[in-house]
Amino acid sequence: MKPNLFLSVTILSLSALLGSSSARAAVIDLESAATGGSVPLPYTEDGFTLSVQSGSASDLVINNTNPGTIPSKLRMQGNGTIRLTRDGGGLFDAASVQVPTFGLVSGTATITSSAGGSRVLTNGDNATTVALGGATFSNLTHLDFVMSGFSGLDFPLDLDNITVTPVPEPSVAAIGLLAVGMLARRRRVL
Ligand SMILES: [Ca+2]
Ligand SMILES: [Ca+2]
Repeated sequence: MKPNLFLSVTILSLSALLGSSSARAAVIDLESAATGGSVPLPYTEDGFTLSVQSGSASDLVINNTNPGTIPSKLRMQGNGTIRLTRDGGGLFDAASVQVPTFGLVSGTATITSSAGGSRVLTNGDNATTVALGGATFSNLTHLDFVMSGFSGLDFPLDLDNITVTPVPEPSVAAIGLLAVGMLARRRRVL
């Protein structure tokens, strides 16, 4: 009975630890942006902030011409970089980004990450959700949306529903491990 009890305590502790590690995914849908056509960045939602890293602030905006009718989205209509970071500086994993409209002719749009990830968007991504994920889109300090070569030939690029998951702080995992260790020790003493 005793070994079984020890086993169940350990399993319970481990599940608690795993539960705390698997943080909830956040979907940045931009729907809480102020209304009014082209809304300038920065924009904060779910503990993440989008800001203009380089380029013209009037070209890299949130577009919500018809709030409540047409979804709000991130609009790139000029060269530059929009950067996503986690508030407070924590790490995060990037799972996917929706591309409601892709109308680039001469421009190149690339999603890059602080972990060396790079995903060039193409016509085939139009009206789809682009999967990111993998090692190069995990444990990020930032995720960038980079536009280059944009010209009068190009229609704006729209992005929406950026899906990211905060990576738990090492201290949270450490506390969980400590709890497991203490419970195991207590079991041995008893
Ligand atoms: Ca959200
Ligand atoms: Ca939206």
